[in-house]
Amino acid sequence: MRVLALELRLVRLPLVRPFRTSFGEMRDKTCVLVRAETSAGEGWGECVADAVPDFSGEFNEGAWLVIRDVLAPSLLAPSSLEVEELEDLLARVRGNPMAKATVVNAILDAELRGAGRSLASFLGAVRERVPCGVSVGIAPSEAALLEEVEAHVARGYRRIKLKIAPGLDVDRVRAVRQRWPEAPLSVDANAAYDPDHVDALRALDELDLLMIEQPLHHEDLVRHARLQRELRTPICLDESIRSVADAEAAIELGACRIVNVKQGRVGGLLQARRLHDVCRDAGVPVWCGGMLETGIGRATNLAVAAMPNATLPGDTSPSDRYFVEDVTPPFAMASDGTIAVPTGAGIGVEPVPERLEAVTVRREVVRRGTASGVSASGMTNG
Ligand code: OSB
Ligand code: MG
Repeated sequence: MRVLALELRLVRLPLVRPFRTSFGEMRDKTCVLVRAETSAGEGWGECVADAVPDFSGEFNEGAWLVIRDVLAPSLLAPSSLEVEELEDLLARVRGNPMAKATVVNAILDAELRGAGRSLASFLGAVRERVPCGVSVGIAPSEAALLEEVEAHVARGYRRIKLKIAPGLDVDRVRAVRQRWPEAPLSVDANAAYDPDHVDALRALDELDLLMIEQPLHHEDLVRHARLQRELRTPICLDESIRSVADAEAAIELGACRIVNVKQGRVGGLLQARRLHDVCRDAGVPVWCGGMLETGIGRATNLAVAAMPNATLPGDTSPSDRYFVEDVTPPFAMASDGTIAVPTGAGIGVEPVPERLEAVTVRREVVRRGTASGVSASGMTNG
């Protein structure tokens, strides 16, 4: 195929309720969407970066520049390009997996739509519906937390994940555990703990959790490995896994027993498929994480959640958990806590044009022949 143009949009959607993690509070979802115009048709990608570099080093304005000035020129230059060549082409750009994922996914979506093939089929999906978990932000009080969890349990979610931070952890998680002794429950620290907090982590270890997600600093695989040896609860790594190589290192060190696959965090769907396979071959189960995505990223994640080794419920909640109105038609969860995996070509959904316009903050198109910017070799072109 040939890439003809990449259209970038910065979109902003208010969240139905603020989402608080150990690193901050989000009141809206602001992200970059890319529409790839190719000789095979068009495709969509959503960048999972936040407004500020809190979850990872990437952030919206940086990702915008990397996509526009570095990735787009490399993708628009070749007279023909195969999806299989994308990883090699982009490997020359260091880091920036979230920016890369946006364009890789958009081009892959275009290719699959052109071929009439679903993303789920491309990824070797084995489920038509996927069980959904819910990620519960840090609540204003223990009472508010119990009330919120009650509503999620009633709704049928198949796993409840509680966000924790030092001091907002053991008592609250214990209260939830006591009220719902059998509930599949996990916690996510978003890297807020250090080895001094070992007492809290040991106390959490007694609460029959499915996993403790990303307790320590994202760059600290060695201390995660030490901690995992001390705990019977599996550690799941999220922020620490930015590439397939990170996962190989984490598994070899024993730094985790479960991996959160966020395709956008590891450079897109092609890398996510490799990550899935590496974990499968090592006997490490995975699940599909989420970043409060719009319907574009959500459709993408649902296909990932349907892969064979994604054996734990993912953070793939229905659209109304996040937005009053999404950019795509909404995804609904059935009372058994499952969502249907899209079956249409590519990711299977498209933005509703009026909705897309309504949430767009900024738009820019980079066209073949007019792309100027910094190529991967660092030389200015155009
Ligand atoms: O750590 O999994 C995380 C949201 C934003 C940033 C990081 C995380 C999350 C979530 C939300 O947990 C999961 C979802 O999309 O529902
Ligand atoms: Mg996480």
